[in-house]
Amino acid sequence: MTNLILHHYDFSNYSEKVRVAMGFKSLRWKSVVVPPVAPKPKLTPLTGGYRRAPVLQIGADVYCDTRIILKELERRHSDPTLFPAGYGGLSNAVSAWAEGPLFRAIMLYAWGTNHDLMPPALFEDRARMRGLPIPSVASVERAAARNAPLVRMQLALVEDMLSDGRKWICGNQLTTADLSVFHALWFMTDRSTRLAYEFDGLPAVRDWLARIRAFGHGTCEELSSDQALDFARTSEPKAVSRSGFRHPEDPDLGALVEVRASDYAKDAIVGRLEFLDMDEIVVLIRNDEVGEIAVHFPRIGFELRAARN
Ligand SMILES: N[C@@H](CCC(=O)N[C@@H](CS)C(=O)NCC(=O)O)C(=O)O
Repeated sequence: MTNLILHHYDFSNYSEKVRVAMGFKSLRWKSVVVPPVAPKPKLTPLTGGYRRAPVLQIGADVYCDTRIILKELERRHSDPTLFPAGYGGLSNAVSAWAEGPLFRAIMLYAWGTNHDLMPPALFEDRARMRGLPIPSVASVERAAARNAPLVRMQLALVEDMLSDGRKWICGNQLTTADLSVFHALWFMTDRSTRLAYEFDGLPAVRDWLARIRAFGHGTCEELSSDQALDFARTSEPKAVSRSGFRHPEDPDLGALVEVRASDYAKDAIVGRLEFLDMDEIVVLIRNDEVGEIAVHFPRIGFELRAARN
């Protein structure tokens, strides 16, 4: 029986990144569908308030953000690898571009093109999340028009990366960069085929997309959010068995800390600092719904500080 529980929803592109990783590694997993907008009362007790998708749960250990989710999947199921030796620097740099300027342009273009197909509460929810006014339909459409050229010139860069006949973005081996570029491009046509024509004239990109789609999503079975909470309640967090690493500037282990995403989602997760190394932050949280949970975050993309009194 699998102990991997993925909290996700269908049109979440970051969830798609992990679903494809499950397919690449031929994994079995349990699927808990979470709402695409806040509140998420069956998710946030597990995360200490982190509301984004996806989240990976393994008993009373909860992994927030795809960067740490992929690392944990790799630790448990290393073959085939998502992290081939010698590709770390390049794949991280490509992922930062793909999940930054590339995805931002695609998101604004695809949402503006498909706004009539999105859940009505979505635009209001995301504006509230960013502390911005709710956009009008006209402004969403204007953002799409402004971003169309940015999408086209960046899709041409992906075609260029693959134009020497290589199979994968960084060379002969698949890396997390392939998944990062893939989920951004997947968002273009996930809701509708209205933007499919943007891939005309990009034969290397189309072949590469087909290679990644062929991985599938692994084998998944449905689980209710209440069952997932039960798993957490009846499990204990596992002690991290690797040796830790603390920078001199980091808070002490055991201290009450705040962890927050370094981008626009600023809600802090507050807990006791349990473990740190070069890549990972683990905080312990506790509440009546699930007892004690170890919440894992990647270092990259999150800020860690002693909690303010
Ligand atoms: N850096 C995060 C980004 C996750 C993210 O932004 N997910 C989107 C959905 S694709 C989200 O959670 N949006 C707000 C929400 O669903 O509540 C990761 O890699 O997991």
